[in-house]
Amino acid sequence: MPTNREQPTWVPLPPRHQPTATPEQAAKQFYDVMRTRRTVREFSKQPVSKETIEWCVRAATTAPSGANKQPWRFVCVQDPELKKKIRAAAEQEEREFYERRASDRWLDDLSPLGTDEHKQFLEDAPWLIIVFKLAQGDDGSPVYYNTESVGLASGMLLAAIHHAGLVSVTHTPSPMKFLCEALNRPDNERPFLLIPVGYPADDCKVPKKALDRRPFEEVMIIDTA
Ligand code: IYR
Repeated sequence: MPTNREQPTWVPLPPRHQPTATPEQAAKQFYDVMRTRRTVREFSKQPVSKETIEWCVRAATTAPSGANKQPWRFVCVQDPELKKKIRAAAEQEEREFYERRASDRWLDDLSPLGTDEHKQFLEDAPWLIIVFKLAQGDDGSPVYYNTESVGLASGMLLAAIHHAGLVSVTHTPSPMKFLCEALNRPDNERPFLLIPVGYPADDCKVPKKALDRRPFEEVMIIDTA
């Protein structure tokens, strides 16, 4: 039995957000904010400050993670040259996906969303946030539940972007390995999501299909003994 394990230091629960409304009202108000979030694929070139992106990423970094290892990195790209390079590489993979790799069933499922191999948004959006998942620590140390952890942080990032009045798309060019080279990431990092962030184009449209929600009774189950 090792004797050198770090023991916890206990501190009182720090002050936390206290809604002035009742829990019911506060929960409903948050729902009313979140229900207007939409995935957007047509971006305006209107700039977004670095400070805005920083606060959004800070919000993401408050997520819980396995053994608090925080197995994530958020690479933020504003440089037009680098965005152009990422777009070219992503579109090459996407062409392969739409022309060969995707099954007929998959293309059927994507059809009402109107996606294709053209990824103009990778150049139009003022920022690209590329979320990387650590497969191990920088020193080779283990991480735990890294996929769940980075998924949680990414969800919080999307909520923060929406809360700031901005829009995003969770883009997943597959395979995403080109992002490791393009962004010079170390061997222990795996690309997880590519998230363009900005304002919607003036004439922005979204696919009607994406507004569908399953009946709530189907997804929330109150179980009893
Ligand atoms: N990665 C492709 C295809 C795609 C796949 C799924 I699953 C989507 O929900 C949307 C698109 C693309 O980005 O076009």
